[in-house]
Amino acid sequence: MDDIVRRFDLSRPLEELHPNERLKHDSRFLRGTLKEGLADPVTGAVSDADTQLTKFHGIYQQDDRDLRDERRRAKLEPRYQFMARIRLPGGACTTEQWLALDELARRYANGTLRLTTRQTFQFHGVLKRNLKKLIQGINAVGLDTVAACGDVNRNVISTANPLQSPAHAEVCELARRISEHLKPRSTAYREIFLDEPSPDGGASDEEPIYGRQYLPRKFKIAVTVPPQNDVDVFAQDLGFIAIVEDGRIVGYNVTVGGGMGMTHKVPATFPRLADVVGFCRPEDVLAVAEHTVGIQRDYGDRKDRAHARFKYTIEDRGTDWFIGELARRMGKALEPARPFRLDTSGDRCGWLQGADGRWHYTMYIEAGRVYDAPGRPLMTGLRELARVHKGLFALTTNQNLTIAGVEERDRPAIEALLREYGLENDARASAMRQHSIACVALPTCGLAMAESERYLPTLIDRIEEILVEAGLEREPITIRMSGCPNGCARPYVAEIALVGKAPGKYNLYLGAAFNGERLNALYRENIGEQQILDALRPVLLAYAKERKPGERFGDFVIRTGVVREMRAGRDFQREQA
Ligand code: SRM
Ligand code: SF4
Repeated sequence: MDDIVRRFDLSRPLEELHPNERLKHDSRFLRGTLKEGLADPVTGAVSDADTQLTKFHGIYQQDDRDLRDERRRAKLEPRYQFMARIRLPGGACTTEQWLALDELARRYANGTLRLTTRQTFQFHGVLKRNLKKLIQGINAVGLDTVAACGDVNRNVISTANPLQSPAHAEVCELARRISEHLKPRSTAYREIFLDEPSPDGGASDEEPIYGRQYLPRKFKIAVTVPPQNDVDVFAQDLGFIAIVEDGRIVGYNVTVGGGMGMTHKVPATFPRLADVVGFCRPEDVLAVAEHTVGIQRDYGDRKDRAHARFKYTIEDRGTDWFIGELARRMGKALEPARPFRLDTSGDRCGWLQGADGRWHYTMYIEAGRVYDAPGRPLMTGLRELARVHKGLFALTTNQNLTIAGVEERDRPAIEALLREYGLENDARASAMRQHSIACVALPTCGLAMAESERYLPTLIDRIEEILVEAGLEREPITIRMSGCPNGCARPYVAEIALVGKAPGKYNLYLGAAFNGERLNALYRENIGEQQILDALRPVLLAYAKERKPGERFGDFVIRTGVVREMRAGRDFQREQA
């Protein structure tokens, strides 16, 4: 622990804080009664308190919502199951790791792999009796699930594909270093899931960065290499934008206070874009990350979890306060931010040649789900590819996958497999589809108000009819769907966004910037499929006809007054209050 006097929530009696604060404090560094709960064969669940602690170990207790009513009628407990999320900073794995995860998914989970918007894997449908075996299998290939969820620093994301250029390799390695540096030190994970003995039950554990109560809320970090903004750096609590000069990263612009989550009709909650607060040298990145986390640990709201994200600390206290506080803790100030330019928050699908001549194939993965569909055995095909590919599998923050580092001579074999399993990007798919993201939502997400992953692809089928009519099939337009306002698909930085309100009903937002530098604005509220199509059709047709050369859809709807430009998160919420 540092010597900073805690004048804020951390110094208050636990009774005055959110109940989760006591829970964390008393958990013996994230142990709770998890060991006993996992061994209890009577129920498929763990205790309520332990469901909070599993998150810090990368695990969520869920139930299959499709089966809720049926099981309630049959007087059975919900179909409890677990979701496990891997910590994979920078998003790349080896083909051996891919093969192992593929097998674990088929053996212990629901036979699918989920690629997430934070560049990692989730397993769904894991029964309690299989959970430890799954976690042990993940650890056996050098991966883990530590801190993938919970009130800690989450998976650190970076511009995808470390094999694309030396700068990409450097940011991927930096993501790994930040993740290691901020990883909880508690030995509970190894004791509970890997059966490693702990001599004193955690009594000698320490959390030098977090302390006993960890953070007030989750914390997210991204590193990006301009002109790519695939990581949506402005949606992150803390971001690093690489400044590349003569092919070398000379340092990073630092961004703070971004975040997406909000609650419908609660104006005190809002998405917020991060502010650029300065520039730091590569050797200072870890200190900036550690002290920023420390500032949030000490000043974040520990009473109201809806106001506990770092974005509210920044919004309430201002960036000047943050810059001063960071300088005080670091013993030096950030330098002035350097110029940078971001082009896109999407992925470029298809083949791309890297700086060293090797090839990379980015596959659009529909809604991020890897599974065998009739006529498109994606999971089997990727398994076969992993058996022959000599490079890496790189996950993107747009839920896509890059077969990274293919030598010129190996390309025909990879192409043959892509063809054999029907995995080539569908040439008939619109550019909009390739720029789409859908969060998981139903049936596993306990917070979903509407469908997302299972619905967006078919909605896009219908939107594509309009795109064809307008001649916009090849126009990249970002579209994202979230099953609730928490915003796991980062919808508020998409040119078109649909955010779930109720089954079959969505709020429609328009007008974010294609490169993620502007929020969108509410356009229509609580509408179903036909109304969504009716609302989008005239705007897309007008865009096709009246846009200026090179003008993006999001910029067009702002210029022509379809929606008002949102300058700050608070405007955004006021608009819908
Ligand atoms: Fe998320 C909660 C899925 C990225 C904001 N998110 C959840 C939970 C765990 C639901 C829950 O709390 O019970 C979802 C699990 C669903 C399931 O069945 O798998 C869930 N979030 C996801 C994933 C899997 C969406 C996806 O389809 O890819 C993403 C996993 C990321 C990862 O690998 O770590 C995911 N979530 C995000 C992002 C995007 C990002 O991080 O860049 C956001 C918006 C950015 C942000 O944090 O502000 C996001 N998730 C939330 C929130 C709202 C937080 C807030 O500040 O209000 C919640 C709810 C909460 O924390 O209370 C949430
Ligand atoms: Fe669940 Fe909402 Fe996140 Fe979608 S946005 S995964 S519905 S919490």
